[in-house]
Amino acid sequence: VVDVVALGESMVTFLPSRPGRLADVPSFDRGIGGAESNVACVMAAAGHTARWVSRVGEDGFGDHLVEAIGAYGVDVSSVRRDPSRPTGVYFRTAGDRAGDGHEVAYYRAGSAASAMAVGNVEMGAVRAARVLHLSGITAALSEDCLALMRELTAPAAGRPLVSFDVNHRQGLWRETGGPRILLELARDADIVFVGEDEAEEAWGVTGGPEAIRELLPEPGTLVVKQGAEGATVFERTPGPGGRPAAGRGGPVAPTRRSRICHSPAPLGSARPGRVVERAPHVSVVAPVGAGDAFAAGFLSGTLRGLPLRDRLRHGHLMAAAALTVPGDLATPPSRDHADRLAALDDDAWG
Ligand code: KDG
Repeated sequence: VVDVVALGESMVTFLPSRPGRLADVPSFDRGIGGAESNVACVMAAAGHTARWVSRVGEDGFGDHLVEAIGAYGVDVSSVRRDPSRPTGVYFRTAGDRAGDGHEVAYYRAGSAASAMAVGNVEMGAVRAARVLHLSGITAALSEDCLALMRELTAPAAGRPLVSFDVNHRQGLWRETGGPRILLELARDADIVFVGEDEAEEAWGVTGGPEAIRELLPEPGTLVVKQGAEGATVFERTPGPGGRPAAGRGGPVAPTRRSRICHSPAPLGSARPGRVVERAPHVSVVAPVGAGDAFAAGFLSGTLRGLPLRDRLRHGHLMAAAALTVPGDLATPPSRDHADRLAALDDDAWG
């Protein structure tokens, strides 16, 4: 049993050598991307055992993904090669510092990963985890991928703790029902990550984290990311001192009943079951990958049984590293270093 299994499509990414419209960028630098494998890479760098499960083509880009993700210390032995389909790639421009105005061009329709299905993914390797990390991107790739997502999130005795990052990618959905499907999948997960703006875009929820929690009362843990502001986490039945009831070795038990606080609280405040924590200020180079890094830091803290506040701080620290590089993945602080930064007093965290 590994600490985390991340299942999803990864792509070779092409980052622009200079700013400008996609039509004008003369050359690109190669990187790797994929929301789920990003989480596995950051968690491996933070000292966890991590496995990435996917399908890639029998081509040079597939070789590169397997080698590059493996070089992070992620177990890639359950990645399958498909000789009849290509590895997905994508190009993007930088946009502004908030990432607004950037252009993304995916070349992934019919990719090897889009053919992932219950019958061609090693389910034993997927389930042999303390945490299984999934995202809404996979649900958008194909009907087979959606069926796989439904199978993996279906409530079942002994399943790993299911972590689900909503990752609403409007352009990927073949049908208009995407937001409804994302909501259904999120409701069956144990830990859900969603951006405040993303929830508004997908589900039309305004009214901040409390309104999102009202829409999504089922997950034991709901993390609402609020960009530069910070993040709010809601958790049912935290253990003594705001610690998760499990996570100190062995599988983390899913929780089911809801106990939610509704009245708004200022950033930096905490009360049972609800903690808000500011993010450190950083000079953003590119926001891509920051949400994945945040999820990795939070999940790492969850597996280590850290209190909610520290889980959020570890998320913020990993996100800060990703925000300050152009690609998806930065070298994150070591676990010791991150622990020292997370332990700085509240003034340092603003
Ligand atoms: O979170 C970063 C991802 O968006 C990026 O790596 C590409 O996985 C990707 C996607 O499908 O958008």
